Amino acid sequence: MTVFQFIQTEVHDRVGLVRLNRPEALNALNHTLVSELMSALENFDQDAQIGAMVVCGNERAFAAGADIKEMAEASAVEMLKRDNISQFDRIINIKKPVIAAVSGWCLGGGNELAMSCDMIIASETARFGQPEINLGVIPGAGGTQRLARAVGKAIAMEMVLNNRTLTAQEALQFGLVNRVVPVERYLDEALSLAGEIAGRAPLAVRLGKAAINHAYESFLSDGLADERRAFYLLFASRDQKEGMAAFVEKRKPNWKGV
Ligand code: DAK
Repeated sequence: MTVFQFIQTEVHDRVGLVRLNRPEALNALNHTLVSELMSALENFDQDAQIGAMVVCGNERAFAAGADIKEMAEASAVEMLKRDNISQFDRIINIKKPVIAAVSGWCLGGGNELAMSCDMIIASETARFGQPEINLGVIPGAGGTQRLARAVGKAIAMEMVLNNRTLTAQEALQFGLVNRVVPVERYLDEALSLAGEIAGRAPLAVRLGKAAINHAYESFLSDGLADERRAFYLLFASRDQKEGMAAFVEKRKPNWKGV
């Protein structure tokens, strides 16, 4: 088992859990933490026993942003050379579903990380924001792009230009999160949703995730063509035959991921 400095990993049945674990800094995302997180997600992605993943922080903070102390004195050239964005981008290549379980502060790079996941389960105490404007900068890891797509232009403008923070209920209303639950339940809710998805046909889950993500990368016609190819491809899988046979025979399917 790999030993990490700023995260902890656990396995719950077929779900891989990554806990951000830098509580003294509200899980501020320093370089090491982000690269450990991405390595853990990549390991789970390669593990045939795992069907979905959850990323959480603690009750007080999912993550209060990128580590301001780590970058405060950096020059533009140093920032370019560090290229921390490519660390963040590793999550894009994770093929299994990743759910963010968010309680407390979810700010700046923390919100960008949550938005890079496929779904967000929020506790009632979650607070979402992009406060970079207070530091004289703007979001640097997708916060303008993913946020505008998630909550729409009007709310994204207020958040990025004027540090508007969303309550969990507002985040639900604006479409940023999937559901809001009491703080005692947010992690169990995320694990339960991940567990349900992990029990489904793995190839269909994988291609479904890829097809939805394609919707954000392409013209509608390209996305539709990609979706159709993925749909036809699934008819080459044993699980498609099993799933449809199980329906006809009125029994539960037995998924094999092939
Ligand atoms: N970085 C470093 N330390 C942080 C931090 C952060 N983002 N947020 C909190 N901490 C530390 C505090 O400094 C404090 O440490 P000590 O003073 O005890 O040593 C400790 O966590 C507890 O914080 P507070 O004492 O401030 O706690 P409060 O409850 O009073 O306040 C707060 C909670 C969340 C309102 C406050 O901590 C706060 O405003 N934090 C900063 C939030 C923020 O501005 N976040 C955006 C950061 S900029 C990039 C990718 C992404 C980004 C940039 C580049 N690339 C890939 C290149 C993203 C940028 C950002 O996220």
